[in-house]
Amino acid sequence: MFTNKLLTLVLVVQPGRVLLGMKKRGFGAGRWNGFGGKVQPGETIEQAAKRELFEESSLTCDTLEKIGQIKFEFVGETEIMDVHIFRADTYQGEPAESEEMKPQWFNCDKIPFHQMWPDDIYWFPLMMQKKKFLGYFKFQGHDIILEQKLQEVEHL
Ligand code: 6U4
Repeated sequence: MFTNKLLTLVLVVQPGRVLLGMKKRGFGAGRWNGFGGKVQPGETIEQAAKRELFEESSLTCDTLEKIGQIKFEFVGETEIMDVHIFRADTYQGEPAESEEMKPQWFNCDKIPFHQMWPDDIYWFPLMMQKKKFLGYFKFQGHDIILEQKLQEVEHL
């Protein structure tokens, strides 16, 4: 039946702006995205989130706040993407382009939702307000959402 694939996603937030990366290759290429990727054997989800953030943006951070978890199903695929979403309000270093991502700051009122995953417009407002959430999105291809659930929760 269905298998679960653990992934991370980190949003770096500063007052009035958020850092996104243009994905240059792989899953979600051509879209502005948070930083993240697959959890490797032997690491915790939070360790994976910090490693991917560093690999893709050159930033390090001591504290990540777990802010959401979304499961993505793609019609015709048996693997569910189980994405653990974190918010970083402090970081060290300067964002730098990597092989995978080109980072850029966006004002909170100019988030490029039309060039992002179509689910982001639903949960970004919660993330920006530091509200925690659980979600499920069923996609047809990479552009069409067939089903969705999103709920705010007290704890994750
Ligand atoms: P590698 O191994 O790096 O080549 P790649 O195919 O590039 O793998 P990866 O590991 O970067 O994929 O992981 C995909 C990233 O995209 C994760 O951070 C999770 C994120 N992601 C996947 N579906 C998403 C969606 N619908 N909305 C969103 N982020 C999503 O905002």
